[in-house]
Amino acid sequence: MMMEQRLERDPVYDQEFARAIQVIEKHNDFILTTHINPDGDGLGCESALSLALTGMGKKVTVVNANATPALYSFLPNRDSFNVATGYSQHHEVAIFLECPDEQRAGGVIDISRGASQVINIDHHVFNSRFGTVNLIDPTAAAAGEQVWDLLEGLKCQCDKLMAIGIYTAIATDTGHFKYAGVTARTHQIIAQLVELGVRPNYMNEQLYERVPVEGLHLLAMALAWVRFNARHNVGWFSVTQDMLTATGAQESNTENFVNYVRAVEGVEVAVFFLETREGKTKISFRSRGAIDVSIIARQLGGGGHQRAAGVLLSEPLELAQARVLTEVEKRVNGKE
Ligand SMILES: [Mn+2]
Repeated sequence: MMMEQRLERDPVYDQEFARAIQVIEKHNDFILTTHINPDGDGLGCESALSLALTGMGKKVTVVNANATPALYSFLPNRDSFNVATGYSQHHEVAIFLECPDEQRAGGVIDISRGASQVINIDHHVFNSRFGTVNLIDPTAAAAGEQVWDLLEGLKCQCDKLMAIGIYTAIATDTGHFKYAGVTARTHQIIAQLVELGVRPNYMNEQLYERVPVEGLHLLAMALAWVRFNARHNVGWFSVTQDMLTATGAQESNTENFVNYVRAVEGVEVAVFFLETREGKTKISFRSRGAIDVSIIARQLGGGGHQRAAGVLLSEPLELAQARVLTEVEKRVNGKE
């Protein structure tokens, strides 16, 4: 069993933060991007930051490798988010949100040519520091906390629309303020967002109470096949393309499925397998805390946090399942 990871901010964080403010203040033309299959943290940050920069009179373009999932359709300015890879236009400043390396953005920007300055904002432990400015803070529960600090540093007049983005970022990355990364600081920021007019019940409804009925049927079908190892401390289940077809649900409806299995008493690690349209396998890991699933994910070529990690494997579901479960078993119970 692993010790709880001790997380620290980069020792140079404060200097880097001051440089980020200077770079943003000095330039006028920005491109924002986040990782492939964007999540609430990346998208919420893009929403808030692009509104803030636009409000400061700057030109902002948001480009992601994948479309915004329907779940985030309530984000105020999400219609302005572009989807492209191999985007070739040059911008003065590129801001990467939550990308451990530039490749994780899915080829949206070639940083050697696409921008003069690159601000790299991330709260994951492993980050290649590919930016010209690197804001790496694993003590932040979400990149949304870092972006909030930036808005304050920029003396931005924050409004309710920007607050919705930051709230989305923090709420989704913390399992709605439940996970280990949550601090007093998290709640202090949320308090300020509520003061700006964000209603927590509205946010909860948007994020968790708009499940399409197809998604519910898919969950029921998938949970019927949940399996546990002999010690009952590893649980897993899958969604196949056939299940998606049978229920009419979307791949994005599976986003929180893995948490149902982590919630089972005695389960240390939950694993969810999604067969993608291309015949690959997308894997999500969740840990109760004693096991660092980011180590397993990284061994397989993915990444993440101690309690939430993932990887996309090119092999089909059954092969991926066998390989992944062997690795998990080794890590959890120390045997082949
Ligand atoms: Mn995040």
